[in-house]
Amino acid sequence: MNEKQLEQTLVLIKPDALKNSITGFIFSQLSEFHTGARFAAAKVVNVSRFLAEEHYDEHKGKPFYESLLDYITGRVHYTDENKWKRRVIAIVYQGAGVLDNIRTLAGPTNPHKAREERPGCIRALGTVVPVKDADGKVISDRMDNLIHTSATTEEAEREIKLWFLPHDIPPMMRAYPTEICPTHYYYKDGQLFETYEQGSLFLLAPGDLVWKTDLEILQSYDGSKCTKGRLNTVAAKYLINRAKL
Ligand code: FUP
Repeated sequence: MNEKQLEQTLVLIKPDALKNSITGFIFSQLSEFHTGARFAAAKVVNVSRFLAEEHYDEHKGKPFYESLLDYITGRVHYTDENKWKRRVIAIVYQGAGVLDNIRTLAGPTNPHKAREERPGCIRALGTVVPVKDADGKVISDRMDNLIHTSATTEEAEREIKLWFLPHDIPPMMRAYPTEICPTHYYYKDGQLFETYEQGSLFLLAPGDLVWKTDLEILQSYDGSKCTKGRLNTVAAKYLINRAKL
């Protein structure tokens, strides 16, 4: 398979799309017939705040950030009684041109703009919700735009590695280098251990397949603030669907 055919993108079908039952429409729009995109991986995810923070790291500190986390974790669309419905469908699509093709079908980030500029695109079915401060003053907008799709090859690589383990993807569809893990790794409260600690969560065992860049992060962990931040980008994936949120 050549490099172009191995082009991949991460698509997230967000909680508003699930709640409004437009998943079928989205899958149909993104089908191989329309986009040349093939499924490389898919999973249903109860998005934790931890994973959401990693996914939207670049927006940390912006006025809509907290509201965006509530949206992607499903808290906006499902009450506490229905928290089991708080899900996202994460998909890796693969094929020549998938990044651009799927972004074009998704349309502009802002659903109002999407309706004006590209009626018929997926995000034209979304909505924009004002974000208010504690005094009720509107400080920003949250864009409930139904799907996420990676913007660049670099973003796709970061995001695919954040949401998927190598073995979630069939061997011949893996686009990024992997390694065999040489040791045990456990995670607890932002710290990494090579032996089991009371209450820690198992991440990897010797012989497990791991993204090469993830292993580099784990092996360079020294407990400092910087390596802890990087550790979270690896740990978030291993904690997907591990505990009730
Ligand atoms: P996109 O690549 O189109 O998903 O857009 P961005 O990376 O700029 O934004 C990521 C998410 O942040 C979007 F899905 C919508 C959300 N967002 C807001 O809610 N409000 C804003 O003012 C900007 C972005």
